[in-house]
Order: sequence, then C-alpha cells, then structure tokens
Amino acid sequence: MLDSWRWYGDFDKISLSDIAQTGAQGIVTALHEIPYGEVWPQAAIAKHKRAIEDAGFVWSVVESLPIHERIKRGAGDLTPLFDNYRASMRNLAAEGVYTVCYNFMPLLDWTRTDLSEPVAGGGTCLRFSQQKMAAFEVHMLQRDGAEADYSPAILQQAEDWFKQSTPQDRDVLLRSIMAGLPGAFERFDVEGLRQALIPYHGIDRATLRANYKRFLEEIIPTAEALGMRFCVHPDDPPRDILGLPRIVSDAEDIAWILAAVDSPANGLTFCAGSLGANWANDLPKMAGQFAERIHFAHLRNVRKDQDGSFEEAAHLAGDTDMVALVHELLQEETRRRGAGRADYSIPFRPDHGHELLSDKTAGTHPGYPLIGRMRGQAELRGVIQALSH
Ligand code: DNO
Repeated sequence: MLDSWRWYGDFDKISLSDIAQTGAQGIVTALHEIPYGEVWPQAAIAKHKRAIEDAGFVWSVVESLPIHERIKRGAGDLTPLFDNYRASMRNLAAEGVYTVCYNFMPLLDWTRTDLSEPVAGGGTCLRFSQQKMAAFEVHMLQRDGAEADYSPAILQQAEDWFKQSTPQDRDVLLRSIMAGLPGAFERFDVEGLRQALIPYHGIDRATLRANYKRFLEEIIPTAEALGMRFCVHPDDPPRDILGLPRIVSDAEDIAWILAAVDSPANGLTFCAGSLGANWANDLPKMAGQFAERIHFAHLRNVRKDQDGSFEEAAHLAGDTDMVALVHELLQEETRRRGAGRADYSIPFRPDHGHELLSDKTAGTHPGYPLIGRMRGQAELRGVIQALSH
C-alpha cells in the first residue's frame, strides 16, 4: 500500500520536511487556494508537484478537486462549470497526477460537534454528538422540520443542553460544525447557513442522485481518456443532516454510484472512518465487495453510541476490525499485481488523529495533528507489514 500523508500546502503548519520524518512516501493534497469551480492552472499544479517531489515524495492523490454547489443542485447553466472541471483534469493529467478524490455532500463536508473531546489517557478526539447536532438544528438554526429527524429523548437532551449553554458554548458548537470545510470556501454563520440551505429546498435524494449521475456522465469519459481514476469520498456522517440528502453512505449507495457510470475510472475512496459511523455498514465486507473500484483508502476508526453519536477512536481501536479491512485491501493488491498492473499499490493515509502531547498547542487543522496521525500511521504500518509478511 502506498503510505501517504495529507498536506494542506501553504495552509499547513506541518511542512514537507516534517512529513518526511513520518516515513510517508506519498502526499495527498490539493490546490486549496483556488475557489470551487475555477480551473486549476497547469503551472500552479506543476509548482505544487515540484515542491512535493523536491522533498522526496510522489503526489499520490488529489484530495479534493471540489465540486461546485450548483452542480450538486443542478442549478443554472452548468456547461462552464463542467468545462472548467475537465480543464483542471487535463492539467492534472498533463502533470502526471491521475488519482482524484472528491465528495458529493451538499453544502458541508465532514461534520462534528466537538473538536476536543477528552480521551482516556489524555489527548482529545473529534466527536459527533446527536444531542448537540439536534440543539444546533432545532434551537440555533431553527430549521423547519428539524424535530422530525430526532427522537423525543434526543430532543429533550438537546433542549437541556441549549438551556444551560453559554453564548460561547454555542459559538464553539457552530465553529465545530463548520470546521470540516477545507481550503478556499465559505464558512457560514447561523444566518449564512440558513440562506445557503434555501436553494436546496425541494432537492431530495432522487434529485441529488440525478445530479450526481449527470456529473459522472460529464466527467468519467474524460477521466477514462486521460487515464485518470476518480474516487468518491463517502458522506461523513453517513446519513442526512440539516435536512439535506446524502447519497454516499452505505453499500446500496455505493453500488448505485459505481453502476451509474460503470467504468474503472468511477471509483471509491474507502474511508473507514466515514463508513464506519453507520451501524449498517460491515466494512471488511464492503471492501471485499467494491475492491476492484477502490482507488484510495482513508484508514481510521470510530466508536459508536446507540443514539447515533460517535467519536473517533485510535486507529486500531473502535468498532471497525482494521486488521480484517487491511487484509481485504492487500488481497485486492495481490489480484492487481497478478493481473500485471504496475500501479497495484493502493494509496492510503491515516485520517483524523487524536490530538496528543504537543499537538494541543500546534494550531494544526482540526483532525490533522502531527503526533496523533503519526501514531495512527505507525499502527497501520505495523498491520500492513505483519499481514504482508
Ligand atoms: C476529512 C476528509 C474529507 C475529504 C473530502 C473529500 O477529513 O476525509 O474532508 O477530504 O470529503 O472530498
């Protein structure tokens, strides 16, 4: 497996020379400074790639080439947006960067309610609390119909939390919910989010699926022609939030996507952390089921509560059998090697890590501390080595 590490470029407090000390070989990155919908110029891609290669890495995956919200909503004349997207693809391929991760989550990316939840032994993790999400939706955002998405018990706990919360608690909650949006993006306040939700009224699961299929039909033939591999990142959490449909959450969704445009270029980022937060998902089984189309893996773990809350566990702790999952991925690599594929190695990266030791004061991106991720990566590397022996 191609041992990789996410780097946010100039936005990252962790430099390429720091990353070199982690032992990673591949860099997962994007041109985060370019607003969604605009073309990634070839010169900028070349410059980014040169910095990566000069530091001794390969640029293993683009994460992400973001999709403009209008494409997700199917709103207006999309031709210029698809043209720009294909232009970025051509520029990436011209520079020899072929694997591209993206997501199709409306409006938000990964979403948590707590960025610093204490873990046993010290350090902190990211957490999604169903109670706090309900408090946010019902009492802060005051979204019509939000109550219907939560059980009476959760609604009561949400009300209790809201009543005793200080303005600062509410501000921290808002900022936590917004923390998942990377790069050149809009980060909403409560009113901004209310406004941003309006154009999504009436967009149900079927409509979002139709818009996604259109995107795939526009993009995948170009990806095939350029020898690129696209890999969709699952929804996080893997269920509807804020009344917005989410359509990359379980095995049925993924089977639908991969069949919507049935091409090896239309693949999956197997994010164990995102998929693992859904009780219905059996991860080793899903990895086996979709093995051929997995072009990238995010390996991390979560521990779930019965009420829908979950928190990020250490990479080998939590509810997902990481060893069984890695075993499936290694078996797929063996198949690829047997089929004579030079690019048989599946890039993986440790995903979110706990904030440990000096991470606390380092000011790195939420979920992306140096030491916590290094711990996760070292543990994963041990599993990979042992299973490959
Ligand atoms: C979370 C990440 C996601 C991912 C995007 C891909 O840490 O895995 O934000 O980068 O969803 O488009």
